[in-house]
Amino acid sequence: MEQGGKFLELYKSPSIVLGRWVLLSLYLPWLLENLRFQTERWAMTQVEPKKRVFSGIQPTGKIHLGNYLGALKHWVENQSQFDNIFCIVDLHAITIPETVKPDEFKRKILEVAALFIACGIDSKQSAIFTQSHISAHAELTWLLNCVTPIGWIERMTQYKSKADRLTTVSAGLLDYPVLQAADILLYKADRVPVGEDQKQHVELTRDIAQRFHSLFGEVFVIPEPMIWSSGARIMGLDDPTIKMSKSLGEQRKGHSIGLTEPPETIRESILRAVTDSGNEVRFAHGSAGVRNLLEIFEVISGKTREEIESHFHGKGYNFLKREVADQVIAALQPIQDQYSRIMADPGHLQQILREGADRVRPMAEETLRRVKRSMGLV
Ligand code: AQP
Repeated sequence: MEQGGKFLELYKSPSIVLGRWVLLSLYLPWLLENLRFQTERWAMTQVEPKKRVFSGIQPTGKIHLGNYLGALKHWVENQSQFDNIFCIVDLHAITIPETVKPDEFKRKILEVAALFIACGIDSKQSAIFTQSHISAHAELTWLLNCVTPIGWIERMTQYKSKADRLTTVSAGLLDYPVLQAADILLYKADRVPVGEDQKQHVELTRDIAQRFHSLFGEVFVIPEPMIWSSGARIMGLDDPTIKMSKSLGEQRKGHSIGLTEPPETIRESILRAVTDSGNEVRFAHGSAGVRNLLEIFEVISGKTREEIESHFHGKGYNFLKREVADQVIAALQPIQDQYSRIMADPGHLQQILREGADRVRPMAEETLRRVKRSMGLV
């Protein structure tokens, strides 16, 4: 007790108080500097997560130049910026059952996977998988069907134009955009890189998610379409008033350019492309067919519109077609070489698809659980 009192007295003595202040004033700047350093280091580890991208291609027909310039090429170029999920949407490919060839399906899926990789998708960086390997896609579709007013899907232009061409229209064809909404929403994708033709479907996805939120509470990320200014709508070579499409490519020679087509047929289709009887090789004033060829040239060459117009000035359509053919053939050559190499090992491709599905399945199942919980389906 007595010793404690003495210690307190010493502690409060003026020289000790002064000494404490001196020590503190020396130590404080070091302490603050150290604190700032630690805070900065912590902040550096808190890097904002990459935005997630989801997109898909149907394993129908031959993958064409429109699919490449409007979608695949951009997926590849922007791959490192995003957390990517790329899907082979086989459930979408059966909505016109008369065109389904069960014996060919498996090979078609592998062909699309091989093309993804041949075009430059890195399966280590981006998940590649087959839609039907994750049952949550079909299950979420049903739940979203129940919150989607039928008028919304009846208005879709792709549905209307496809239905017009068919004698029997399946319920699946009408429901196609709801399945697409499920694909995107399952993975909480922020961005959906697509061609112009899919913009309406991504907008519908946003509407469905918002309606779900207003009825049952927030679960989804509201996605945004990513559409590039060039190449977003490559038109048919035989008819530049309609978009280049896989289904028409199957039916009409010279409509599309398949990514794996030999150089001779590519050249032939481009030389036969519909233009007009004039000689106006300009973006703003050319006919639809000429603009389409110019746009193909623009996206592949990476040149500006001014450079392209001055390159083609006064040279006529035959020169334009020959140049476009050369560009397309040269751009597809390395893709075709890679494709042949990749297709030679189907076992490896199947493994990539299995690993891709295993990687993304937990995300899909987690979203589905949350959706069911919100709806009271426990
Ligand atoms: N012509 C195009 N120009 C630019 N982008 C396009 N895409 C499709 N066509 C063009 C984009 O490619 C991605 C995959 O789309 P898909 O699998 O639906 O291909 P598709 O050619 O539209 O297939 P189908 O089965 O033949 O359908 P229809 O008969 O409707 O054309 C998407 O990002 C798409 O935007």
